[in-house]
Amino acid sequence: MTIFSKIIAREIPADIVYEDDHVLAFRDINPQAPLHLLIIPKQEIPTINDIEEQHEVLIGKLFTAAARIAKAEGIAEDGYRVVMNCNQHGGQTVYHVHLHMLGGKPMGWPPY
Ligand code: IU
Repeated sequence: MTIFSKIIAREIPADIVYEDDHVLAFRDINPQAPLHLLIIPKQEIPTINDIEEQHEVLIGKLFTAAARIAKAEGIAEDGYRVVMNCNQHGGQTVYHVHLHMLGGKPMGWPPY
């Protein structure tokens, strides 16, 4: 159980921007861009390494939600970045898979 499960359960507050039966999205508490959202499955999957065939539809829903949210937040046309960090070298700190959506300014590349 991570802090994200507590956000899903409404045990701790978050600025939620999107929710459906399988996906929740909320504003990152420590934004790294003018718009920084986290898009998470309600089902707890710790890392990308734990994704299996049974999760394929669910992981697809994260991206469907991303497309909807980008339009709703007004960043679809200018563009944005989605990132999923994995384990230590990826910079993962919360072990419940999540897409970072970063936008509102041009992103740099490479990301280090
Ligand atoms: P990471 O990829 O696992 O490092 O991303 C975790 C993110 O979760 C990070 O950007 C944090 O700022 C964010 N976050 C949050 O939005 N709310 C919280 O209560 C906690 C972390 I803990």
